[in-house]
This record gives sequence, C-alpha cells and structure tokens, in this order.
Amino acid sequence: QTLETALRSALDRREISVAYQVQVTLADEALCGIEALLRWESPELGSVSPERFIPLAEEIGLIGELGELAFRLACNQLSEWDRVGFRVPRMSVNLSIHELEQGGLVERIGRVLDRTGIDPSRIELEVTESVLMSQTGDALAALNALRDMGLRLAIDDFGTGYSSLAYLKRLPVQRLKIDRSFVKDLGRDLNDESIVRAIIGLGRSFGIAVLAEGVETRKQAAFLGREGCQEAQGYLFDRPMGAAALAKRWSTPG
Ligand code: G
Ligand code: G
Ligand code: MN
Ligand code: NA
Repeated sequence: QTLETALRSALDRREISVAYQVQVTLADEALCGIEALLRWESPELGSVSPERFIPLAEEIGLIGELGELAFRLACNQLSEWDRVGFRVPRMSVNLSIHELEQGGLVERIGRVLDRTGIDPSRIELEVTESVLMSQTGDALAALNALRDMGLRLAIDDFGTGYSSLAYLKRLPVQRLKIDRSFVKDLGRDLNDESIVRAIIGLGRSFGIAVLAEGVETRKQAAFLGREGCQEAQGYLFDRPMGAAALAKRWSTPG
C-alpha cells in the first residue's frame, strides 16, 4: 500500500488527530499559548510525521481537508477548555500556502469560529515565509481578510525563507517565530547568536512579538530572555501531547 492510498483513507478512518504543545512567556514560564500539530497514526504504517504527509497532502489535493480538520479540532478543544475553566489565552494553528491560495478558506474559518463562538483574536495562524513569495496575491488577500476578521498572524520558521524584510511592513504580522535551527546552538555558535539577536531586534523595531522555537535547554532560555525574546516553545517546557495530558499538567489548581 502506498503512502498516498493510506493518506486518502486516513481521514475517513479517523486516523488523524491533533497534538498540542505549550508556548510560555520566558519571564515566568507561564502558559501563553498552545500550538496545534497534526498527527497521523496509521495501523499499517505506524505514526507518520507531518513533514512527510503534509507535502503529500498538498500534492494530492488533500491539504484543504486536513487543514480544516486541524482548525476545527483545535477550536473545539479551545471551547471545551473554556467550558471546564482551563485558561488558554491563545491557540496557534499552522496554515500552508496551498490552503491560502485555494478558495473557500476564509469562509471555512469563519464558519468554525461562528459555531464555536471563539473570539477570533485568540486564534493565531502560523504561516511560513513562503506565503510572502506567493506570486498570485491570493494568499495575501486571504491573510488580509483573516486579519479583518480579527485573527492573528505569526511567521513560522522565521529566518529560513527567502523573503525580503520589506514584506514585513505589508503583512499584518503579530509574531515572529525564530526557527529552531538558530536556537539549537545558542551558547556555542556565535553566528546563531547574532542571527537570534537580529531577529529579536527586528521584532522590537517593528513592534512585533518574538517567540523562539525548539528551546531544549536552560542555557538557551536564559540567552533568549536576556536578549529580550518574550516567548518560547520547546521540549524544555513540554512536548506536544494529547489534550487531556496537557490540561492535566498545565491546569493551575484552585
Ligand atoms: O509536529 P512536528 O514537529 O512533527 O511538525 C512538523 C511540521 O508539520 C511543522 O513544520 C508543522 O508546522 C507542520 N504541521 C503540523 N501540523 C500542521 C497543520 O495542521 N497544517 C500545516 N500546514 N502544517 C502542519
Ligand atoms: O514548524 P513548526 O514550528 O510548526 O514545527 C513544530 C515542530 O517542532 C513540531 O513537530 C514539534 O514536534 C517540534 N518541536 C517542538 N519543540 C521542539 C524541540 O524542543 N526540539 C525539537 N527538535 N523539535 C521540537
Ligand atoms: Mn508552527
Ligand atoms: Na518551525
């Protein structure tokens, strides 16, 4: 059985789920947001990484359905957490450029928000710099429409793309996520330290918040905090996990 056939039936067979990873403020390590990450557990293939199945889904035209599922599950979970009193300030969902360039995304997102009653300003959409390179303009138009609806926008994997910094002033961006490849060698690699400092400085001058990805050590967290990075995400704080496990670990008693 090929990966493609397996992915085509995975949606119907409910093999796709969402894992959640906390984002914290570096100053006090308090929960400030949660990122929703798609997971595929195939009975035949075992767990397949999104790095494999997302590009495939884009290629075979399934990304719209997958993206909608991720968004719907994340919003349902957020409203369930509201109901039980687990306070989650922000939910982040990844969007691929293909989704932004296809019609219907804005309407689909609007429908889910209406149904769940979630305040759109609590939802952050993570897109990579590739959307800035979109030639058609459809992606930018969709992002502007989503911004007008009140959703927030983060640039994921920041620093790894080819976009010109000039795009930052044209896009309604509220957050830069420093790619984990620059975070990995903080404390060891002076070039990475310079890059990270520059991104934090860029955020400061544009008035855009900065979150560091892939933080695994105290040393990395200390460097980032010292340099003025506000938020972080990574194994140091917690791994991606199921909703129930996360709520159990991060709910404050009382
Ligand atoms: O969770 P993990 O590190 O394996 O994720 C690998 C990649 O898959 C990340 O770059 C992440 O952005 C991407 N990804 C995870 N969930 C989604 C999703 O719902 N939509 C899109 N477009 N990408 C996702
Ligand atoms: O590109 P994006 O930011 O969406 O990717 C998120 C991915 O990063 C998830 O697949 C998640 O499993 C992974 N991730 C989260 N924290 C860490 C970490 O501390 N170290 C590493 N190596 N990967 C991480
Ligand atoms: Mn992401
Ligand atoms: Na990333």
